[in-house]
Amino acid sequence: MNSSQITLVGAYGSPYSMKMRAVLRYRHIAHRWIVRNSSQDRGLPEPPVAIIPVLVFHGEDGGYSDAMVDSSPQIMRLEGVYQGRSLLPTDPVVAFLDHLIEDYGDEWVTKIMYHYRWHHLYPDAIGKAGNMLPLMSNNQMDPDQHHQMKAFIIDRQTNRTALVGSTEQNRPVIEESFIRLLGIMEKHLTDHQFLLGDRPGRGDFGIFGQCSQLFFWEPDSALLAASHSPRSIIWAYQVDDLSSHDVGGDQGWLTRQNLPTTLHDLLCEIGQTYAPFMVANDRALASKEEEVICSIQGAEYRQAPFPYQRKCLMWLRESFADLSTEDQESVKQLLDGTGCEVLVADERD
Ligand SMILES: N[C@@H](CCC(=O)N[C@@H](CS)C(=O)NCC(=O)O)C(=O)O
Repeated sequence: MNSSQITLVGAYGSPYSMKMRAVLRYRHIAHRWIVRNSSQDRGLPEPPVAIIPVLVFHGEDGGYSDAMVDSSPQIMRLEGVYQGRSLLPTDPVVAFLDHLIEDYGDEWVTKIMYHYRWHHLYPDAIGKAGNMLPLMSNNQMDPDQHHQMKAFIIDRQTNRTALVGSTEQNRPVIEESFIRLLGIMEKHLTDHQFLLGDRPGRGDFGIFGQCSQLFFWEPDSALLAASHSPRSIIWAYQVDDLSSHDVGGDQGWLTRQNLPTTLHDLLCEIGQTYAPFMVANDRALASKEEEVICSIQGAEYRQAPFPYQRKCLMWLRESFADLSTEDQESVKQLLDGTGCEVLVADERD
């Protein structure tokens, strides 16, 4: 495929859009970046669901061919089409862990992001997001319209906090998990530029997407990040545009033999938050319950079930099933004692 056949439609305030833009920049995939609903957003094919980011492929004739949503499948589709600067670690065991870390970023850290933007305890964040989000698609918006859109967005988004779990009851769970993540990242980044070696993987981009908001948009979380993990902030600046980062072929990845203890710490964190939530969500949907209830770090966490996250768990389990028996054993050993075992456990175990 020639290299100018991609359009990414997104928004500056959308974590997954920032994730995908960073992926395209790092991978040297020539692309056009279009802000949704801006004057440039014209004539593009409709995605299957009205969410962003949308990745649009161009056909042979220069017209648009198809449009897809969901950042993880987008990353994997690009891997199939473009060679070089791959996000996939060469050791399949490490590649599985990378998939897991990406999904933790996308599906758990996103709760932290939404919380620090829209929870009622953070009025400065609500005011800031309300002011800025409408202008992203039109910075010359009429002041009256700006005022109305601000009120509309704030009303809609603050009424959705419970959907992602940002409630009074869950607040300590979400906030404490952010502080722990920052502590782990700070230690890890003291010795490593990226999560899995000298080059970024899917996990870096997944966590980065959410942090692009938590660190650079939301005032309360930005202050917490600056005091708990300044290195994470610099890492996020780096991941946002790695176009000049040199990689040698498929070199630079950690392997299953040399994973640092800080990566184990990250897996333990994932095993205390994302893992119990994803498994409980899956069970709640299977038994048609109205609420997901699980224990996270000894506290009871509750929210409504989320069908998309069930699909994510299924994809993760499929990746595990695709590994050789020997690689599956290695993954199990690495996850032993982290809390993540439940993600790959045979239902009969
Ligand atoms: N699973 C998707 C999530 C994309 C997503 O949820 N996008 C949000 C914005 S960050 C959205 O478009 N939401 C639609 C809405 O809130 O109406 C991905 O990985 O890209």
